[in-house]
Amino acid sequence: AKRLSGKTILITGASSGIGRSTALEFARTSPQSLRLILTARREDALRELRDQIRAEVGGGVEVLPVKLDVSDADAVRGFVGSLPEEWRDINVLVNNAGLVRGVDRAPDIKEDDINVMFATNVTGLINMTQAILPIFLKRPNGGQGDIINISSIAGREPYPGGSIYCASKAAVKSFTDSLRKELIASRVRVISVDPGQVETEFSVVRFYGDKSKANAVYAGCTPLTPDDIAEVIVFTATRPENVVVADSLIFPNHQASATIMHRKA
Ligand code: NDP
Ligand code: 8X3
Repeated sequence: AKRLSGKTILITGASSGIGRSTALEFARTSPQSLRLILTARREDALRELRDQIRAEVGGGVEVLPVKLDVSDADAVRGFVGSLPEEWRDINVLVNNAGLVRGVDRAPDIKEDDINVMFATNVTGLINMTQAILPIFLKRPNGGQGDIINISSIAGREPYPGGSIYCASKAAVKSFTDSLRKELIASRVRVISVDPGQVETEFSVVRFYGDKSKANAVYAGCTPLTPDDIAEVIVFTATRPENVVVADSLIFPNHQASATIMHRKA
């Protein structure tokens, strides 16, 4: 908690799932003094989350909900400038916003799905990083701050019916690993958190809102909860300055790869 005290944390995709849980976990970990900038397209959900955090941990955690579509390059470029002055000194960026659309295989993958996945998961994450990094680089010792990128098992192990999503997460992985090398002379920590199966709105989005198809993904399984990943994210941000959790892969107990899943009958 002491290591987070007074810090400003920016989370993308905080309206649901892992991002939402991560906001709550940061708030619970540093209830005395923290600033949380919560972003997503659904502003109502962000305001509800702000109210929930206030009710749960009190006024020591200040929350600023901001509507932001990370796939909108102009919005991302103008983002920092649009923040009230006292919110601009960001210490931790959690690049979590992301999505999967469909299970189609080539040559039937929808052009719109391809574009949305890359614009959000890849270009959006890169643009966010470039928007925030100058803030980190102004600090002493060549710069300081944490960039926590949410990739996936899908970025390590591509699977049929997921080619575009997997490619997008592999791109996140490559960008993350390059960035860590580019920033080696600074004290900026570049962190990758790669979840396996987590039950969130992820599969509902994948199946365009079809909840029964989404539920079937988790049949006979005990998926991770978004809180499980939130704990890992906050763990990485609360290590001593000299410790970088560069890479992590988190499975539920029944999962051993993107496609090897032990299901109860
Ligand atoms: P959810 O669908 O529950 O949450 C996704 C979040 O991303 C929402 O808050 C959504 O907010 C936001 N988002 C989507 N598109 C945009 C956009 N264009 N601009 C801003 N925000 C956006 O899924 P998860 O919590 O599971 O997903 C979070 C991250 O975790 C993603 O990067 C995902 O790829 C990754 N992941 C998920 C796994 C899983 O099994 N669930 C496993 C491995 C990785 P809104 O719609 O309001 O904009
Ligand atoms: C989500 C995990 O394997 O369903 O990133 O694509 S997977």
